[in-house]
Amino acid sequence: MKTLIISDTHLGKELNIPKYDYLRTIIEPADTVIINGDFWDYIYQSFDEFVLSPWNKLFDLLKERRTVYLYGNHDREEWCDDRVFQFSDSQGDHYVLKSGGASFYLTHGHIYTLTEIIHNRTNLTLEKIGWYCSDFVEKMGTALLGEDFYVLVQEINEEIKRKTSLMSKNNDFVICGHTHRAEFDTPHRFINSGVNRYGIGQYLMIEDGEVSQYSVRY
Ligand SMILES: [Mn+2]
Repeated sequence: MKTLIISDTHLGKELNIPKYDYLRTIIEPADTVIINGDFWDYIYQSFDEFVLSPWNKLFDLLKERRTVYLYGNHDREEWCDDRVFQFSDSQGDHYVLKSGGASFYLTHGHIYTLTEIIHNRTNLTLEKIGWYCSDFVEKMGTALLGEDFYVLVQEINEEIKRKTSLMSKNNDFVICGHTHRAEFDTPHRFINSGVNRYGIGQYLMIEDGEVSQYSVRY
């Protein structure tokens, strides 16, 4: 039983063919898929537009597997509707995966960061302006430095690690996304699955409790 864990695809309005082909390639060998947040991106399209977009060509592939959809901060539950069942069998804000006797606590991770405070204390227009700015910086930064750009947000991984320490005590690993900074921290039992945008493809494959972390270019 192979479980694919992927987060932060931030799918926008337009179909990016290399990204679409890459996603098909990594979904195909999996029996179970866990989408760990920020699957589509509210900054670029509504949920209605997303389910009608060419990205829906991925939905059948996901439904042929067992797919768990965990909401992130760019694809919040309140922005979705029942059509989440077009690509997933179950949804939530966290999920505990059992594999080969090991247990993994999965959650997008944003609720443990400043992002959630900003969301609750400002309005959506201001938040969206912030998103546009950070997307621009990320696009430029990754064009210049590739995935090394994300070293800059390592401290946010540390913050999530501290705030999820109870879950990492009770499970073998906590697996988050959100920061786009891929990490495998065995001593702290913390994994960040990374990002899937700007040509950087990062994901985890779990089989019999063993985690493999991948970082490719698409
Ligand atoms: Mn996020």
